[in-house]
Amino acid sequence: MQNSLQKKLYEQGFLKVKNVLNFKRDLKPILNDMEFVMDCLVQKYAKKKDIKEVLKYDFKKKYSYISKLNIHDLDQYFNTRLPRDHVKKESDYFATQSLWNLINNIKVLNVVEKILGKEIMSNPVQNTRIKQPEKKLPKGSIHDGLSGRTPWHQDAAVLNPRGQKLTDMVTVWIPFTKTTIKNGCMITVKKINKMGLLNHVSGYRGQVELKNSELLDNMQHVYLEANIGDIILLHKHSIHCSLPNRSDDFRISADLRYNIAGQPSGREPLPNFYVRSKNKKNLKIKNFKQWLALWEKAKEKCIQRKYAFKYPLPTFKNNKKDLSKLV
Ligand SMILES: O=C(O)CCC(=O)C(=O)O
Repeated sequence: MQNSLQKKLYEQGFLKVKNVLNFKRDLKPILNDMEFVMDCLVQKYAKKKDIKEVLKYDFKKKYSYISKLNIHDLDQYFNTRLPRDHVKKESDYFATQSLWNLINNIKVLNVVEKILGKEIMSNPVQNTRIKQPEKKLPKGSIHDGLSGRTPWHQDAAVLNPRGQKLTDMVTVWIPFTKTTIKNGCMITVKKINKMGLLNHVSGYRGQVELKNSELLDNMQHVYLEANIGDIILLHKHSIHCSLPNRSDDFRISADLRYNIAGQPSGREPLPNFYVRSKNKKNLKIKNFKQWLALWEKAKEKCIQRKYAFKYPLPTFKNNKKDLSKLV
């Protein structure tokens, strides 16, 4: 039987649940860890004479400073997953104790349980994004979803074909900064998830993008603004994108995902493990170090192939799942 939260999510494709998380307890530790990563990058890449001074900068000034150092794939140091392609032994990613705590946060899982039921796995489609004001971004980053605007897409489309077909996945989007139209909140169209999985194309830098997405620009949008502590849930077929950050401030978020246990993750061999189950024996990954070990094991496998994850895009025959044929 559907509960009201599940019904609402399936009905409209998105849902905001207010006041779930506590900034100091649940979110600030992640910002602290990001700052620690920045300090490491400063020590490694800044000019020797600048290091002492730069280490005293606050979060935003420090990030602005390192973003000008031309560090290769900077976003990856702050993103909680392996790079999409060309994974190397030394590839870095942001898997910290604080993030492990967030993935397993009881208050988040209590909400997810209302959507997916009692047998839940953490799904490795997950990101942490630091978005500077767009005017400060290098041109090449403006349309990169990690640091700039995210293109229109459905989350099911970033899974492999088995996942696209079989996986019930929910997105939990978590703001670390109040998120508004001005600083680049996500937008969506009510009930558009009802169309099911649609055809996608390879967009800017190979990002997964909805085919004919320009048709969405003229539809009525829902602005997914959120306060710190709120979480936003997205149905796997919700079509959404994010606006440019036109503010003078940072916009920071995490997007975590969960799937019903027993279904494919859609991103094998990345970590996919139980976070909640009636049978305690299923809860095999019990701490941060075990989780990190899963990522390192996945890394070994991904080194041997060109892509850690990049799959055939949903392309249904006869264009019948083109947005242009459906609106
Ligand atoms: O945070 C963003 O800008 C986009 C997030 C998103 O598209 C997602 O979580 O699927």
